[in-house]
Amino acid sequence: MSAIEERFPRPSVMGVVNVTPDSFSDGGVNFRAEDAVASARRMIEEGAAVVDVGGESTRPGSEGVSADEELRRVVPVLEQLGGLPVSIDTTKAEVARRALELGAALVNDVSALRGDPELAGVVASSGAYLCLMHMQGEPRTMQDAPAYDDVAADVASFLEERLGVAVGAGIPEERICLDPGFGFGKTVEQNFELLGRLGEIVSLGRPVLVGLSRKRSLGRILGDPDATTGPLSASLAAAVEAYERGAAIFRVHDVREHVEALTVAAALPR
Ligand code: HH2
Repeated sequence: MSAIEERFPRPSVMGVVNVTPDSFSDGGVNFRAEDAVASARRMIEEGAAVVDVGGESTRPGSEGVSADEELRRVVPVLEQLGGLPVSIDTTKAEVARRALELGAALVNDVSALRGDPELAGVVASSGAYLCLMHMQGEPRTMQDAPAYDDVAADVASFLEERLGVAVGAGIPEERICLDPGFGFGKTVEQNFELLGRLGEIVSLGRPVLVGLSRKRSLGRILGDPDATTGPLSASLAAAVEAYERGAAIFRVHDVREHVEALTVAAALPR
């Protein structure tokens, strides 16, 4: 298996396929397997390098679902996506194991191997790629009072530590990417500070994945203090700013528009 930066060269777009009734921006849209499969196929046609299939919402305030429920949601979708590049958005070893058997290439773990002690072994023995994401707290309470000494430095040192844990568990470093976890236990100000200082995460030496698409901070910076999502226009601006600071993989809901924006950003001479 090649290094993650060869398999997903910068910029690569990851399309979001939430097989959930309650995701923050597209809950219910792809809850039926047929709809999720159609969305995933369309995203690949529109230029996504991979589609990220998830059966559990991690939006602020969410409670989580059982492994059985997650499997009921994602397995029928993965079965029909055989042959297409798929990532599984899960913190659970059992779900990851089944997804990898069904051909998933990447495990996107928002808990950075803190959720399930068996997940590292599943990833190590499969040869899959892995995304380690920063989150302060847990989805149910993470937006209550997020606090950092220095958000960019704290997130960088967390990701460095989790990278060490993953490598120590036998997952080769060249298969791992890192994600600062926009919106996961961060205020609007903290999210923007982190985006501005993304270079500090990039300097850890691993490809950086960003999930800024439709995040509520983008709606709030536009003036709505109660926004729970952000618009496409703001998502594109944030993605291009992240690209400028070295981000490699972009987890997005609107694939075509992000592919176009990032193609333009990447066409500039360096
Ligand atoms: N954001 C969400 C879910 N998974 N994974 C990574 N690596 N990075 C992210 O920023 C990220 C993620 C939340 O977005 P979404 O999947 O649209 O919503 P929900 O968690 O409500 O299903």
